[in-house]
Amino acid sequence: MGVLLFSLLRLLVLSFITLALTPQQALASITRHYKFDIQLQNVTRLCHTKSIVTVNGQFPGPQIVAREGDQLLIKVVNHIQNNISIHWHGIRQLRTGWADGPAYITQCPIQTGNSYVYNFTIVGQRGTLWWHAHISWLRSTIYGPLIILPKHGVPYPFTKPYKEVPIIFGK
Ligand SMILES: [Cu+2]
Repeated sequence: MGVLLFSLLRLLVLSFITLALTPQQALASITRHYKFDIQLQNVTRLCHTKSIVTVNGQFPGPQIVAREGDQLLIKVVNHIQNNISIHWHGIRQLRTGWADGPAYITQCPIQTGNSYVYNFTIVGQRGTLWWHAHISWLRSTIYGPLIILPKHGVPYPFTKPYKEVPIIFGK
């Protein structure tokens, strides 16, 4: 009886120590919120100004940063005259196919004056991907980086780089 009690007590103490020492950040996944306002914007490149379709007036579009295991809630609001949808290129949509983005395939496009919240969780993926419009030629100006960091305390499977800079090719 005494031995059993001692074992139980030891287990309890060890569990407590383990829990107390485990950084909570390493376990925690969070929900990250983004808002994409699809809007026209005058953009100047090489001394030439054009009105183009953008996300939040930015070209290229805003950078999304998340950690593996995080849930992303991205509200897309359509302020332009065209229908729109956004595809999260390379994201495995596990049981969230309706968040994948191809218009007329996995969703109806977001119509003028309407919005849609893309809701998905990043599972088993890390690295830099990208997002882009997935309807007609709006993809030519609607795109940006999607950066997935490993969970806190988990390294990349290579030496930590001195510096990281996202590079986006477009035309
Ligand atoms: Cu794509």
